[in-house]
Amino acid sequence: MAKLQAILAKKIPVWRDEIRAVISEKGNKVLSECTVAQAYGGMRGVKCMVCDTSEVPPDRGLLVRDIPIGELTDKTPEDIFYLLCTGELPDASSRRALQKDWAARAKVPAYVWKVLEGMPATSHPMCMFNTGILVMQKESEFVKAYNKGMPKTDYWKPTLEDSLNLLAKLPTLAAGIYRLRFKKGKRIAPKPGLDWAKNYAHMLGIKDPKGEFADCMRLYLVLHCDHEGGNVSAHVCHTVGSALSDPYYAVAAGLNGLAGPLHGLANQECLNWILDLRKKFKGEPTNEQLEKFAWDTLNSGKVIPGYGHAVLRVTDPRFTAFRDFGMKHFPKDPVMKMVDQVFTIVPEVLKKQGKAKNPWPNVDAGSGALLHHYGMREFSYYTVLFSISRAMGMCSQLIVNRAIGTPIERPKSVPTNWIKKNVP
Ligand code: AMX
Repeated sequence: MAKLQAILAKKIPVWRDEIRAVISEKGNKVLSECTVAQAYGGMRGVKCMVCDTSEVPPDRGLLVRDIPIGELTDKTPEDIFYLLCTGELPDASSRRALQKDWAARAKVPAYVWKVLEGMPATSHPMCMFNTGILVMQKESEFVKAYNKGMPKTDYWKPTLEDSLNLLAKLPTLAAGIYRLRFKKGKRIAPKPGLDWAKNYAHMLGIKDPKGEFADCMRLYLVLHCDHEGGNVSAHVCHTVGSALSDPYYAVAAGLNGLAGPLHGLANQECLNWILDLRKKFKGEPTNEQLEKFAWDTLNSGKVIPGYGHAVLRVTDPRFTAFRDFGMKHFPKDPVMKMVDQVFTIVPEVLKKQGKAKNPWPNVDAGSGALLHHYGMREFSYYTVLFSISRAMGMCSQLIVNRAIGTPIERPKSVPTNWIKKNVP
């Protein structure tokens, strides 16, 4: 990908110098402390890693390379990947070049389909998606170059090449899995000339006479792109990549984490929760009924999916962007209306309960309603959509980390006895 490679080749030496200077000036300063409670508590709030592609200030939500995600809602995924990697939005010709490049690499090898077709018919779509990625590992350019003895300073180049190959294929892979797993008929081939998001919508085969579903996919793929470095999938991908495992291994590992119900799987759970609510009250519940339903969920020891966040302390701007899209295109849709009603009740319930540090909706609270509206009702597939987008963040983080020479990740663990003996 000549243009992206060229701009990275210019920027990487500058980043390296900048980081060298930061380490030489501040290397011995303390960034964060870690209490015993934090060590047992998922390291929440411990600042001990660096991620330059994006940041999540708790009171603002996602900034992609310093740009609030709310200002990027009209962009394409190509724009976003370019921005994540380089720190700049592409001009029209760079965007077109990336679009063409991805289109040229979009074909998924035939052996992948054979493996997927051999999987049990009840396999979870995330398991199929991650298996598809892992099976393609043999294509890795990083492995070939590493085995030839490439210098460390070049690691980022085949990492970029693998990332472009992998990302280009993800919509084809994901759409093929949708059609295979849910018996939608034959796979639909990518259409030349369409961009990444439009091609994905096309290959899914969902009826889209006004192009609205394709626009929804564009927005979906933009909004889920990255969420700094410490979330489960990004952190796992980074750790695995730091062992110089190639992007196929590292991204598949990260996505296995995204498949957990406290992380990316929450979006399948959210819509289920809303539909259960509608089923129980045979349509739209009253606010009192909704409140009781929320308390029943909490009292049964479950979480309310789509609410709360490990870092955010405000309504997720990505939730707002999805809600705005739904309200613009189908304000009368009953499920969309319920997303709104839940938004007025659940934060108050969570505040009253007093456990969740953030009672506000996260990205997953509204996205399912959009997919449901356009007829994509196979909830177990929703995390695959999230994954295609999040792979852009993971790949860009891998490229940057290979460029700046991040070493193998190896924090120190201590046993409980050590804490008892050594912490006063
Ligand atoms: N419903 C009920 N209880 C909640 C809650 C929710 N939505 N969010 C947090 N809590 C509870 C926690 O389970 C925890 O209870 P405990 O003390 O009994 O263990 C307590 O509140 C404190 O948790 P926290 O510090 O506020 O959150 P956290 O950083 O430990 O966890 C998250 C964050 C997202 C896992 C949690 O808010 C949650 O489970 N939310 C529901 C699932 C969800 O929407 N996940 C998607 C997150 C976004 C994403 O990755 N896609």
